[in-house]
Amino acid sequence: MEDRIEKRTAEIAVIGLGYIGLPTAIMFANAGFKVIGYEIRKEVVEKINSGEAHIVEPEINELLQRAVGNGRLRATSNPKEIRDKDVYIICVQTPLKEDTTPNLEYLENAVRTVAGVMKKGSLVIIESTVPPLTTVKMAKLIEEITGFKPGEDFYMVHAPERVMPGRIFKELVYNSRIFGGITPESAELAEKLYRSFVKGQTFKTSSTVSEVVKLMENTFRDVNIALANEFAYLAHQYGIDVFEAIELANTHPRVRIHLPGIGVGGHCLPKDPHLLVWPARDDFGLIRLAREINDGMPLLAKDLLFEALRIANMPPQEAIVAVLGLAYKGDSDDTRNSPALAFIEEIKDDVAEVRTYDPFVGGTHGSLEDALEGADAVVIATDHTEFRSLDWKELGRLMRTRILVDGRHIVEKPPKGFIFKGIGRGEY
Ligand code: SAJ
Repeated sequence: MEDRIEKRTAEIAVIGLGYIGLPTAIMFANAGFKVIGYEIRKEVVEKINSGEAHIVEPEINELLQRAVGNGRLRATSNPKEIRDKDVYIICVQTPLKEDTTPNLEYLENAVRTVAGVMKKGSLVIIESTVPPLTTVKMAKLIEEITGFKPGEDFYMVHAPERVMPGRIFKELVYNSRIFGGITPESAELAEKLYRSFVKGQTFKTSSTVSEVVKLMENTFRDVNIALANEFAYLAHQYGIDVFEAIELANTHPRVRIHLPGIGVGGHCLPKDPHLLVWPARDDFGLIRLAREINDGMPLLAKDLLFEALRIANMPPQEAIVAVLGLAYKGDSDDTRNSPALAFIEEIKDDVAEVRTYDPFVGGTHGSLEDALEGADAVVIATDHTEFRSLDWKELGRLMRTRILVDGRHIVEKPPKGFIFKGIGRGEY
């Protein structure tokens, strides 16, 4: 296998062609390997084979066309076509169930598919974010199905990704990567394989350490955002601007406080902390409490809005509220677990009308001006760059009542003539 990796003659199957699987398949194909992508969604298979990506990402179409054009990348939904490959890379989603426990059925189905077609000596890599101890469990599942001995008759690795949508191809090359093997040889092989395009540092460890590392990265971020949100809540009560305080605290050489906001969205931070604690017998509660704090931020934004309506003597049930931004983060069209949607859920039954405008996602109104025409309040729920340079004087003229609630620290200076409220900004 090592030789075939060196010579790039090893054949690779990527299972799941989503926003991680497809870029990964493209990188290996353009690094010289023959790659077949296995995807159950037939419409996705057709699009990819015609050289058209089904996900929005800079550079993806020309990179995909190069890979498909030179015959190194093909997609299929027929498992027979991924039989006897040298390498299987599993990039399927691992969402949470309603009760915040993990739904590993997509992963198990993918592992069963691989077990049904792999050969002795295959290298199986899980890139999906999984609870600790999952990779070794999946190795046992493969042994049950194939009779192959883990680490002897096949290699198995957890190799998490760290890419940020919008910069995926750069980060796939330059970010450092960790390869967690069920055996050292497994990690060794995976590192050799990925060094065909990875220029960042690479590290080898066990599969369980690798699983925990990935989850710690996002849990660290989620807990630190919760701490920033707690600071914002205190700042309201002390009548200070928390962002001024954070900026000054961050002048300390070893302090890096995150940014408070209307909440934490995406498909990683709301999920990964739950995956990290789920298999444990017990925990101290800090990680779960941080999740509750972050999930509660849309409610704080609602309190600020209703406080502003009270000051304006505007009964909430008569108020027209325009929400700017639906995506979970700035300059993205992704609305998964978006705090903006949670905020809308919190207010929609208590106000007369909720209008939405998002330049990346769309909304009830196609333009900002239309959304604000006759509105009583505008709530900024996503940090899209476009919202940083708005002419509030002009926009204020369109509104019936001028209330501005800033959920993402977009407005540096409260505009004249507005009743202004911001997360972490002064009196509450
Ligand atoms: N957010 C805050 N305050 C902050 C930073 C973020 O409220 O200081 C909010 C954002 O508005 C957003 C959410 O948190 O709603 C998540 O933001 P994010 O920047 O963490 O974006 P993700 O979830 O797309 O990316 C994270 C990244 N992980 C880390 O930075 C440790 C990315 O590198 C991972 O690859 C990705 O999760 C993942 O796939 O795990």
